[in-house]
Amino acid sequence: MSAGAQAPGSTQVHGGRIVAKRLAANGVSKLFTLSGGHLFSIYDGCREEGIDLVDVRHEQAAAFAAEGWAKATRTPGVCALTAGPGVTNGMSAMASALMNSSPMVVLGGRAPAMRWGQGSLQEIDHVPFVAPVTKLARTAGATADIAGLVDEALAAALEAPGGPAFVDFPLDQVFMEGEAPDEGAATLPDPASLPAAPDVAEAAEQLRSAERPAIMAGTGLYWGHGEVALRRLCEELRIPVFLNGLARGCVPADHECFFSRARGTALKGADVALVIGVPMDFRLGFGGSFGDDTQIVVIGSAEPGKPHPRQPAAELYGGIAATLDALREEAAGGPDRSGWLSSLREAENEKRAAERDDLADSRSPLHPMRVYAELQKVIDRDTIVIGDGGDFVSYAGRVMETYEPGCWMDPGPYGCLGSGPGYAIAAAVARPDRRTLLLLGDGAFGFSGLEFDTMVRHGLPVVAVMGNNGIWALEKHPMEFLYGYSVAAELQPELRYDRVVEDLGGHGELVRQPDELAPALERAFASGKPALVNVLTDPDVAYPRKANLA
Ligand SMILES: Cc1ncc(C[n+]2csc(CCOP(=O)(O)OP(=O)(O)O)c2C)c(N)n1
Ligand SMILES: [Mg+2]
Repeated sequence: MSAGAQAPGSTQVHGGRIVAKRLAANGVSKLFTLSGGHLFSIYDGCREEGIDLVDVRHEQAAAFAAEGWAKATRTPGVCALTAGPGVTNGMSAMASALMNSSPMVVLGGRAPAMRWGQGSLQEIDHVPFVAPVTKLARTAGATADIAGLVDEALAAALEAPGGPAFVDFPLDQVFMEGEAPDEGAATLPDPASLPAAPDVAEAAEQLRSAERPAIMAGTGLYWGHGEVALRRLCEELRIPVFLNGLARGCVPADHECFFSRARGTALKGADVALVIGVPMDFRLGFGGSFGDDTQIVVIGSAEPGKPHPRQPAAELYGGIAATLDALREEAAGGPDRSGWLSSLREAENEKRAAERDDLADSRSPLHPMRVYAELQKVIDRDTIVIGDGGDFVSYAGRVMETYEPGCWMDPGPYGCLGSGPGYAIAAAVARPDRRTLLLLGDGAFGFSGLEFDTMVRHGLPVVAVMGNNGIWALEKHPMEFLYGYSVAAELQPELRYDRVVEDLGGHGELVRQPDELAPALERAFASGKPALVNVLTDPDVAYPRKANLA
């Protein structure tokens, strides 16, 4: 459109600038990406609008960083992936974000509309294959549609339950000019202020009369900003709390109502269990983690799209914080539960005592539990701990303590190896005031290890601790158990991943003996650089795992 044809007062800007203007208007300050010509106008727009680009080495890391940003801040993370392979490389992170209800927006480049079907470079229709792993998947049909679509994608990402939203922009539409959009923020859903579920009375009555209640809360609690309400509920009604996923830290690990090792005893023995913001998936034995007679009260931000594997006694869908507040008020005045709490504390203490030998194990190469005993001594209460690996991370999940919301990130039920460095990049960008600690298996390193270069270029002092056992332990041990042998389970023993990180410009440490670990960790944190502490761990240690594939 020529300047003469403009309506009076209208300003023409290119489509990429429109994208950036709507992102900035809605509070987005970072864009995770890897370059591709289809994205240039978006980059130019971000530059003009003051949105920082964080450029990575593989699109999977950009997309996991967008999810990690959401996990660290509870605001949508945004990435831009180039047309075709850029988008396909981001698919695992989209699927992960869908399962974790992580609000994120994926902006895709796209071959030009005017040549569609003629075989432009990287031409493929993304929408049909991203649709099953996103909440919204759309193509901007014209430059004039761009602003509205960006707002819609942000809204879809935040609408409970949150998740990934995808919009792609044909090259011609996003490079052409259109009218500059409104400057104001869109009205976006706020999961923290959703009203309580209707009709809590019946569930509240069940909870009030419960003698042995228990709470199992997961990721949805965090997205619903339910930590304050949960703390008040458990304190006032005297209910033991168990946490997984992103709910970890929502009740601090040293809180009188927090338990972890006594989970089996508590969930099996509970007469009423509140299952908050977590599906009854494999992590809860598809409902079998609870006793046969346990009355289950499901609390979630929205009705799930599929049936529960076990019939709940009550289902409360609405704002999680408000629902917990309502339950607390209506369920007050129940029986004395101090006996129940103290019997669980006893079970908890007994199980913790049984771990002491492993935590103090002096072998070389190290027992993974010894690694965590040393780590727990040096980390702060608000260190953001990220796990990416097999058995090494299972041990961490068992023994690392979390004290604040947002300070534990694991891949969640999608279980994608390689998510850690992207999460860590985002956490370090989002929270420069905190330390970011990345726990890595040696196998996991291979997926996104080159992201240490990203951390170096962007000055992100992530400290990674590797449990280097030279194997894919979480696969090798189970395969040997089932078949008596294993294949495709070996990696190079004692590989110097620390040197790789050094050559990328970071700090590296090799640890063979337990007493070398604490000083190596101190040097790594003091280096102020991205660091890898490569700890040689014992490949013969197998995580005591119950089968969880099905
Ligand atoms: C992308 C992806 N590929 C494969 C797997 C299957 N898998 C789960 S854990 C694991 C082993 C991880 O090995 P490592 O990171 O060295 O940790 P370890 O179990 O040895 O402690 C594998 C291969 C997966 N979860 N995700
Ligand atoms: Mg390994």
